[in-house]
Amino acid sequence: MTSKEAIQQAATAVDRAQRIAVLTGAGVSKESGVPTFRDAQTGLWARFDPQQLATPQAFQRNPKLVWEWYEFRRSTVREAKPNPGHVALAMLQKHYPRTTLITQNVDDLHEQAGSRDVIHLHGSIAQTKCFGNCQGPSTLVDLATIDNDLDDLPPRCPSCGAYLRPDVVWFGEVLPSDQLQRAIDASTTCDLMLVVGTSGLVHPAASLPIYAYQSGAALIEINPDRTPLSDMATLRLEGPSGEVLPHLIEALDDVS
Ligand code: BV8
Ligand code: ZN
Repeated sequence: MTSKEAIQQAATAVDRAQRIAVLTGAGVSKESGVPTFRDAQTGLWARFDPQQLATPQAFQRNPKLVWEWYEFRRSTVREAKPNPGHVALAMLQKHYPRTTLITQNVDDLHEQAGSRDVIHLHGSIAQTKCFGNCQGPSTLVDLATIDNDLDDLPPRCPSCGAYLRPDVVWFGEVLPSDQLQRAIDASTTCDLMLVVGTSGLVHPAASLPIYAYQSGAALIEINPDRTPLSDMATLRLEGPSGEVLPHLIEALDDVS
Protein backbone atom coordinates (compact mmCIF):
# COMPACT_ATOMS: atom_id res chain seq x y z
CA MET A 1 0.00 0.00 0.00
CA THR A 2 1.45 3.38 -0.96
CA SER A 3 2.02 5.77 1.85
CA LYS A 4 -0.63 8.12 0.32
CA GLU A 5 -3.28 5.40 0.59
CA ALA A 6 -2.09 4.54 4.09
CA ILE A 7 -2.36 8.19 5.11
CA GLN A 8 -5.92 8.34 3.68
CA GLN A 9 -6.86 5.15 5.56
CA ALA A 10 -5.38 6.54 8.77
CA ALA A 11 -7.29 9.80 8.33
CA THR A 12 -10.54 7.88 7.91
CA ALA A 13 -9.79 5.88 11.08
CA VAL A 14 -9.07 9.08 13.02
CA ASP A 15 -12.23 10.75 11.77
CA ARG A 16 -14.40 7.76 12.67
CA ALA A 17 -12.86 7.20 16.11
CA GLN A 18 -14.89 8.12 19.17
CA ARG A 19 -11.93 8.29 21.56
CA ILE A 20 -8.30 8.56 20.49
CA ALA A 21 -5.19 7.89 22.59
CA VAL A 22 -1.75 8.89 21.39
CA LEU A 23 1.44 7.41 22.88
CA THR A 24 4.66 9.18 21.95
CA GLY A 25 8.31 8.25 22.54
CA ALA A 26 11.67 9.84 21.93
CA GLY A 27 11.30 9.53 18.15
CA VAL A 28 8.75 12.37 18.09
CA SER A 29 11.38 14.78 19.47
CA LYS A 30 14.19 13.56 17.22
CA GLU A 31 13.45 16.14 14.50
CA SER A 32 13.68 18.82 17.16
CA GLY A 33 17.30 17.83 17.67
CA VAL A 34 16.74 15.81 20.85
CA PRO A 35 18.55 12.45 20.47
CA THR A 36 16.43 9.36 21.11
CA PHE A 37 17.34 6.97 23.89
CA ARG A 38 18.60 4.41 21.41
CA ASP A 39 20.61 6.95 19.40
CA ALA A 40 24.30 6.66 19.95
CA GLN A 41 25.29 9.31 22.42
CA THR A 42 27.67 11.99 21.20
CA GLY A 43 30.77 13.69 22.50
CA LEU A 44 31.97 12.89 25.97
CA TRP A 45 28.82 10.90 26.63
CA ALA A 46 29.47 8.56 23.68
CA ARG A 47 30.96 5.86 25.89
CA PHE A 48 28.02 5.74 28.27
CA ASP A 49 24.82 3.69 27.83
CA PRO A 50 21.79 5.84 28.84
CA GLN A 51 20.18 2.85 30.47
CA GLN A 52 23.20 2.52 32.74
CA LEU A 53 23.10 6.22 33.67
CA ALA A 54 19.33 6.63 34.17
CA THR A 55 19.21 4.64 37.41
CA PRO A 56 19.26 5.49 41.14
CA GLN A 57 22.28 3.18 41.53
CA ALA A 58 24.27 5.14 38.94
CA PHE A 59 23.38 8.37 40.73
CA GLN A 60 24.40 6.99 44.14
CA ARG A 61 27.62 5.59 42.65
CA ASN A 62 28.57 8.79 40.83
CA PRO A 63 26.13 11.64 41.52
CA LYS A 64 28.29 14.28 39.83
CA LEU A 65 28.54 12.29 36.55
CA VAL A 66 24.79 11.59 36.39
CA TRP A 67 23.97 15.21 37.33
CA GLU A 68 26.25 16.52 34.56
CA TRP A 69 24.68 14.13 32.01
CA TYR A 70 21.28 15.56 32.84
CA GLU A 71 22.63 19.15 32.70
CA PHE A 72 23.93 18.31 29.19
CA ARG A 73 20.57 16.84 28.15
CA ARG A 74 18.66 19.74 29.76
CA SER A 75 20.72 22.18 27.65
CA THR A 76 19.81 20.20 24.48
CA VAL A 77 16.11 20.26 25.41
CA ARG A 78 16.29 24.00 26.23
CA GLU A 79 17.59 24.69 22.67
CA ALA A 80 14.96 22.44 21.08
CA LYS A 81 11.79 23.74 19.45
CA PRO A 82 8.63 21.75 18.69
CA ASN A 83 8.80 20.18 15.22
CA PRO A 84 5.84 19.80 12.77
CA GLY A 85 5.04 16.45 14.39
CA HIS A 86 4.43 18.06 17.78
CA VAL A 87 2.34 20.79 16.11
CA ALA A 88 0.29 18.23 14.19
CA LEU A 89 -0.54 16.36 17.41
CA ALA A 90 -1.62 19.62 19.07
CA MET A 91 -3.90 20.29 16.07
CA LEU A 92 -5.28 16.76 16.30
CA GLN A 93 -6.22 17.39 19.94
CA LYS A 94 -7.84 20.69 18.96
CA HIS A 95 -9.97 19.21 16.13
CA TYR A 96 -10.71 15.96 17.97
CA PRO A 97 -11.05 16.99 21.64
CA ARG A 98 -11.53 13.38 22.81
CA THR A 99 -7.83 12.79 22.18
CA THR A 100 -5.57 11.95 25.13
CA LEU A 101 -1.86 12.50 24.65
CA ILE A 102 0.45 10.22 26.64
CA THR A 103 4.20 10.75 26.41
CA GLN A 104 7.26 8.86 27.61
CA ASN A 105 9.36 11.91 26.86
CA VAL A 106 10.81 14.11 29.57
CA ASP A 107 10.87 17.26 27.40
CA ASP A 108 7.98 19.76 27.24
CA LEU A 109 7.82 20.05 23.43
CA HIS A 110 4.23 18.79 23.26
CA GLU A 111 3.14 21.60 25.61
CA GLN A 112 5.21 24.16 23.71
CA ALA A 113 3.41 23.06 20.51
CA GLY A 114 0.03 23.67 22.15
CA SER A 115 -0.95 20.22 23.41
CA ARG A 116 -2.80 20.29 26.67
CA ASP A 117 -3.32 17.96 29.58
CA VAL A 118 -0.35 15.83 28.46
CA ILE A 119 0.21 12.68 30.53
CA HIS A 120 3.93 12.44 31.40
CA LEU A 121 4.79 8.87 32.33
CA HIS A 122 8.51 9.46 32.98
CA GLY A 123 8.59 12.92 34.57
CA SER A 124 10.17 16.14 33.41
CA ILE A 125 13.86 16.84 32.84
CA ALA A 126 13.25 20.55 33.42
CA GLN A 127 12.25 19.94 37.04
CA THR A 128 14.60 19.19 39.93
CA LYS A 129 13.74 17.44 43.19
CA CYS A 130 15.31 16.39 46.48
CA PHE A 131 16.75 12.86 46.18
CA GLY A 132 15.12 12.04 49.51
CA ASN A 133 11.76 13.72 48.65
CA CYS A 134 12.08 15.13 52.19
CA GLN A 135 8.85 17.16 51.95
CA GLY A 136 6.96 14.29 50.26
CA PRO A 137 6.90 13.16 46.61
CA SER A 138 8.03 15.08 44.62
CA THR A 139 9.91 17.65 46.71
CA LEU A 140 10.56 20.03 43.83
CA VAL A 141 13.33 22.62 44.19
CA ASP A 142 13.72 25.67 41.94
CA LEU A 143 17.44 25.75 41.03
CA ALA A 144 17.20 29.52 40.54
CA THR A 145 16.51 29.93 44.26
CA ILE A 146 19.65 28.18 45.50
CA ASP A 147 23.31 29.05 45.09
CA ASN A 148 24.58 26.52 42.63
CA ASP A 149 28.19 25.93 43.75
CA LEU A 150 29.73 24.50 40.56
CA ASP A 151 32.49 22.95 42.66
CA ASP A 152 29.98 20.95 44.64
CA LEU A 153 27.68 19.16 42.19
CA PRO A 154 24.98 17.93 42.42
CA PRO A 155 23.50 20.88 44.35
CA ARG A 156 21.98 20.10 47.73
CA CYS A 157 18.39 20.26 48.95
CA PRO A 158 17.95 23.51 50.93
CA SER A 159 15.65 21.69 53.37
CA CYS A 160 17.58 18.53 54.21
CA GLY A 161 20.97 18.72 52.51
CA ALA A 162 20.46 15.59 50.37
CA TYR A 163 21.58 15.74 46.73
CA LEU A 164 19.16 17.20 44.21
CA ARG A 165 18.24 15.09 41.14
CA PRO A 166 16.19 15.51 37.96
CA ASP A 167 12.45 14.89 38.42
CA VAL A 168 12.43 11.94 36.00
CA VAL A 169 11.57 8.25 36.52
CA TRP A 170 14.75 6.16 36.46
CA PHE A 171 14.95 2.48 35.49
CA GLY A 172 13.87 0.45 38.52
CA GLU A 173 11.69 3.29 39.83
CA VAL A 174 7.91 3.22 39.79
CA LEU A 175 6.01 5.58 37.51
CA PRO A 176 3.81 8.31 39.04
CA SER A 177 0.66 6.30 39.85
CA ASP A 178 -1.80 9.06 38.94
CA GLN A 179 -0.24 9.55 35.49
CA LEU A 180 0.02 5.81 34.87
CA GLN A 181 -3.60 5.24 35.90
CA ARG A 182 -4.80 8.03 33.59
CA ALA A 183 -2.75 6.49 30.77
CA ILE A 184 -4.17 3.01 31.40
CA ASP A 185 -7.72 4.41 31.50
CA ALA A 186 -7.18 6.22 28.19
CA SER A 187 -5.58 3.13 26.61
CA THR A 188 -8.37 0.75 27.66
CA THR A 189 -11.24 3.04 26.62
CA CYS A 190 -9.97 4.40 23.30
CA ASP A 191 -11.05 2.88 19.99
CA LEU A 192 -7.94 4.15 18.22
CA MET A 193 -4.36 4.52 19.47
CA LEU A 194 -1.62 6.28 17.53
CA VAL A 195 1.79 4.93 18.61
CA VAL A 196 4.38 7.48 17.54
CA GLY A 197 8.17 7.34 17.72
CA THR A 198 8.63 4.66 20.34
CA SER A 199 10.71 1.49 20.25
CA GLY A 200 8.10 -0.21 22.43
CA LEU A 201 10.82 -1.64 24.67
CA VAL A 202 10.37 0.23 27.96
CA HIS A 203 7.69 -1.01 30.32
CA PRO A 204 5.13 -0.38 31.64
CA ALA A 205 4.71 2.35 28.95
CA ALA A 206 5.14 -0.22 26.18
CA SER A 207 2.25 -2.23 27.64
CA LEU A 208 -0.24 0.58 26.94
CA PRO A 209 -0.63 -0.22 23.21
CA ILE A 210 -1.10 -3.88 24.20
CA TYR A 211 -3.91 -2.90 26.60
CA ALA A 212 -5.48 -0.80 23.84
CA TYR A 213 -5.24 -3.67 21.36
CA GLN A 214 -6.66 -6.15 23.88
CA SER A 215 -9.54 -3.73 24.53
CA GLY A 216 -10.40 -3.81 20.83
CA ALA A 217 -8.78 -0.56 19.71
CA ALA A 218 -7.13 -0.19 16.32
CA LEU A 219 -3.43 0.73 16.48
CA ILE A 220 -1.68 2.95 13.98
CA GLU A 221 2.12 2.95 14.35
CA ILE A 222 4.11 5.91 13.08
CA ASN A 223 7.80 5.07 13.00
CA PRO A 224 10.50 4.71 10.31
CA ASP A 225 11.40 1.31 11.82
CA ARG A 226 9.44 -1.74 12.88
CA THR A 227 9.08 -2.41 16.63
CA PRO A 228 7.73 -5.23 18.85
CA LEU A 229 4.36 -3.43 18.59
CA SER A 230 4.29 -3.44 14.76
CA ASP A 231 2.56 -6.82 14.43
CA MET A 232 -0.42 -5.51 16.43
CA ALA A 233 -0.73 -2.41 14.26
CA THR A 234 -3.74 -2.18 11.95
CA LEU A 235 -1.71 0.27 9.93
CA ARG A 236 1.94 1.38 9.87
CA LEU A 237 2.88 4.81 8.55
CA GLU A 238 6.58 4.37 7.87
CA GLY A 239 8.53 7.57 8.14
CA PRO A 240 9.63 10.34 10.45
CA SER A 241 6.73 11.66 12.53
CA GLY A 242 7.65 15.26 11.64
CA GLU A 243 6.71 14.45 8.03
CA VAL A 244 3.99 11.81 8.45
CA LEU A 245 1.84 13.56 11.07
CA PRO A 246 1.35 16.81 9.09
CA HIS A 247 0.28 14.71 6.07
CA LEU A 248 -2.20 12.90 8.31
CA ILE A 249 -3.65 16.19 9.56
CA GLU A 250 -3.92 17.51 5.97
CA ALA A 251 -5.73 14.33 4.89
CA LEU A 252 -8.33 14.89 7.63
CA ASP A 253 -9.66 17.84 5.59
CA ASP A 254 -10.60 15.39 2.81
CA VAL A 255 -12.42 12.96 5.10
CA SER A 256 -14.26 15.16 7.59
C1 BV8 B 1 9.34 0.05 36.54
C2 BV8 B 1 13.32 8.90 32.06
C3 BV8 B 1 8.99 -1.39 38.28
C4 BV8 B 1 14.77 8.95 32.38
C5 BV8 B 1 12.92 6.65 31.15
C6 BV8 B 1 8.61 -5.57 32.21
C7 BV8 B 1 9.28 -6.20 31.17
C8 BV8 B 1 10.62 -5.90 30.89
C9 BV8 B 1 11.30 -4.93 31.68
C10 BV8 B 1 10.63 -4.33 32.70
C11 BV8 B 1 9.30 -4.63 32.96
N1 BV8 B 1 8.89 -3.86 34.02
C12 BV8 B 1 9.93 -3.10 34.43
C13 BV8 B 1 10.99 -3.36 33.64
C14 BV8 B 1 12.29 -2.73 33.78
C15 BV8 B 1 12.38 -1.43 32.98
C16 BV8 B 1 12.32 -1.70 31.52
O1 BV8 B 1 11.29 -1.56 30.88
N2 BV8 B 1 13.44 -2.10 30.98
C17 BV8 B 1 13.50 -2.37 29.56
C18 BV8 B 1 14.60 -1.55 28.94
C19 BV8 B 1 13.71 -3.83 29.36
N3 BV8 B 1 11.33 -0.51 33.35
C20 BV8 B 1 11.49 0.26 34.43
O2 BV8 B 1 12.45 0.20 35.16
C21 BV8 B 1 10.35 1.23 34.75
N4 BV8 B 1 10.05 1.09 36.14
O3 BV8 B 1 8.72 -0.68 35.84
O4 BV8 B 1 9.43 -0.11 37.85
C22 BV8 B 1 9.02 -1.36 39.72
C23 BV8 B 1 8.01 -2.00 40.37
C24 BV8 B 1 8.03 -2.03 41.73
C25 BV8 B 1 9.07 -1.41 42.42
C26 BV8 B 1 10.07 -0.76 41.75
C27 BV8 B 1 10.07 -0.73 40.40
C28 BV8 B 1 10.80 2.67 34.54
C29 BV8 B 1 11.01 2.94 33.10
C30 BV8 B 1 11.25 4.45 32.89
C31 BV8 B 1 12.70 4.71 32.63
N5 BV8 B 1 12.92 6.12 32.34
N6 BV8 B 1 13.07 7.97 30.95
C32 BV8 B 1 15.54 9.68 31.31
O5 BV8 B 1 14.98 10.08 30.28
O6 BV8 B 1 16.74 9.89 31.55
S1 BV8 B 1 12.65 5.68 29.82
C33 BV8 B 1 13.55 6.30 28.52
O7 BV8 B 1 13.67 5.26 27.61
C34 BV8 B 1 12.86 7.38 27.75
O8 BV8 B 1 12.14 8.28 28.52
C35 BV8 B 1 11.94 6.64 26.84
O9 BV8 B 1 10.71 6.50 27.42
C36 BV8 B 1 12.58 5.30 26.79
C37 BV8 B 1 13.11 5.03 25.43
O10 BV8 B 1 12.05 4.62 24.73
P1 BV8 B 1 11.57 5.40 23.42
O11 BV8 B 1 10.92 6.65 23.82
O12 BV8 B 1 10.82 4.42 22.65
O13 BV8 B 1 12.88 5.82 22.68
P2 BV8 B 1 13.85 4.88 21.92
O14 BV8 B 1 15.10 5.62 21.73
O15 BV8 B 1 13.86 3.55 22.59
O16 BV8 B 1 13.15 4.64 20.50
C38 BV8 B 1 12.97 5.72 19.64
C39 BV8 B 1 12.04 5.22 18.55
O17 BV8 B 1 11.78 6.32 17.68
C40 BV8 B 1 12.63 4.11 17.71
O18 BV8 B 1 11.65 3.13 17.47
C41 BV8 B 1 12.98 4.81 16.40
O19 BV8 B 1 12.83 3.96 15.28
C42 BV8 B 1 11.95 5.88 16.35
N7 BV8 B 1 12.32 7.08 15.59
C43 BV8 B 1 13.56 7.55 15.31
N8 BV8 B 1 13.44 8.71 14.60
C44 BV8 B 1 12.11 8.95 14.46
C45 BV8 B 1 11.39 7.92 15.09
N9 BV8 B 1 10.06 7.88 15.11
C46 BV8 B 1 9.39 8.86 14.50
N10 BV8 B 1 10.00 9.90 13.90
C47 BV8 B 1 11.35 9.98 13.85
N11 BV8 B 1 11.95 11.01 13.23
ZN1 ZN C 1 15.36 17.47 50.93
